Amino acid sequence: MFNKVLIANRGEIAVRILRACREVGIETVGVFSEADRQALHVRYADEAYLLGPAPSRESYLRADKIIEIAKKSGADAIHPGYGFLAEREDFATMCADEGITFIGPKPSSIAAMGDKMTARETVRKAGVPVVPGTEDVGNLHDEDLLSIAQTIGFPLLIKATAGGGGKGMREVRNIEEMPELIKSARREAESAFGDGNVYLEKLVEGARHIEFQILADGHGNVLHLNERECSIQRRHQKLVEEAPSPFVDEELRQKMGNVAVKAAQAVDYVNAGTIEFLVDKDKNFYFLEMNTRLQVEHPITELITGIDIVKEQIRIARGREMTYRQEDIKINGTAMECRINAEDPFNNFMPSTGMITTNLIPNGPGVRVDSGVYPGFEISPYYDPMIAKLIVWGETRAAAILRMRRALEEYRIVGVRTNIPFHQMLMNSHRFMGGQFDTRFIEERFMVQEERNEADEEIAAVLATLVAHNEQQKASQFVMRNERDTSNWKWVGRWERMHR
Ligand code: MV4
Repeated sequence: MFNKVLIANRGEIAVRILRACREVGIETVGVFSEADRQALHVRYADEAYLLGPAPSRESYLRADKIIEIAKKSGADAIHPGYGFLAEREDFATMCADEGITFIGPKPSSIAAMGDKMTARETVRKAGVPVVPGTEDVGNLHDEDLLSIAQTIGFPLLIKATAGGGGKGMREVRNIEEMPELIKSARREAESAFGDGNVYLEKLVEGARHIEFQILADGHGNVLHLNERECSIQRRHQKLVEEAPSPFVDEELRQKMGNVAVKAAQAVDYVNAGTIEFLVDKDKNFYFLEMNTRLQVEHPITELITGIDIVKEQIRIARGREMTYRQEDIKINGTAMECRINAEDPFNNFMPSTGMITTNLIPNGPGVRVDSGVYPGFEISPYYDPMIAKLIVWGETRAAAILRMRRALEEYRIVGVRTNIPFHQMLMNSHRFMGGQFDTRFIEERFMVQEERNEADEEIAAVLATLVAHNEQQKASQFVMRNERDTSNWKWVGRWERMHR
């Protein structure tokens, strides 16, 4: 049982975790880099400590320093959030060795799911469907890959064993182009993960990305909180998530949910985690990977189930048993999340940095904003560009979309470019509204319209005319300040005497 939690993260997720700790009466310790001295998570923590310079390697990835701060401050637990140290087996082990509770799964579960080829084999043996591909683990040489490819058939995918996130992944259309693609996949995987091992899977085309939230306690209870639809993404970065998925019916939900629980059980999972699936147009589903951490998009599951996932993580890490069973988990309405990024949708989603001067946050019925910024905060180029999550709930999917449009209109961020206009266009797209999209939708079918259009130019011309007219009117009534050497008081006095 712990009473003081160190939050080894920054930004909106650090704030989210701090809030949960506050509400349950747990003391908090924050950590920050030199770029984050003024950050919200530093203000909200009971106490906060400097880690080092802005780059993550010198601050938020310094496992040794974070453990040292935990010991110095008397923190007896660490919540890693997402990213940074969240899925590092060695960090979870270091915590255990120091007698600090890691609020997350066991190191062995992190390891088993961190290696994608091992994960695939482990869950396959537990009866979880995986995409047809290479079987059993071990270093596959180029000749093995080429011969196995013939039995799998084309098109197929080369994937990095240490991978995830699409790094080191290559689409192969025929055997001729395969040797070259194996080489480049290995090269990319080696430089990204220090591990050039790859394996093969048949390519599932036009699939959706659907994931199941898992909660497991230390008493053998494993349950799922239903699915999230995550197909709206660009270059493996999710942009919009919704729960439940408009594509999943009750029958498919039950089947996938049961399989997700089996996958978690296969690695003896404890705490919150997520099972990712590919689902093809015929509703065949395949295990992709497991994320052994809290996810960015967890709030949409919170809104449809009424369960506070971060508080559950804390309860589970404290050794408590879950107070509900699978049949108690119900879905209420639809929740949707837009990731608000400091990037320019009209310039190839280029990251945008600078000081936020205005930050008008939408609120009102059914709106939640998880954010780590405020007016005066500087967006630096050191960390990921997500500055807030705009999350809405609606009784139906249509109501959620209408509410998201309203909330996006209310949102005003000045100082950096944001992807809010992208989200507004998406919320008006007929395909999105109809639920007709897969993982290729944004990159292949959805065009971000030009920012400047004729209507805008006309409006700008009318505005400029009005401003010029207004200025001229003022000029005809008053002498311009710089053309006058008398004080305003004297000048008004004279003017009034003259007009008496
Ligand atoms: C696939 C696939 C199609 N077939 N595997 C991308 C990242 C990594 N987690 C797995 N990924 C994929 N694996 C097979 N056998 C398509 C993808 C994929 C994808 C998956 C989820 C969300 C977005 C995606 C975008 C492109 C490709």
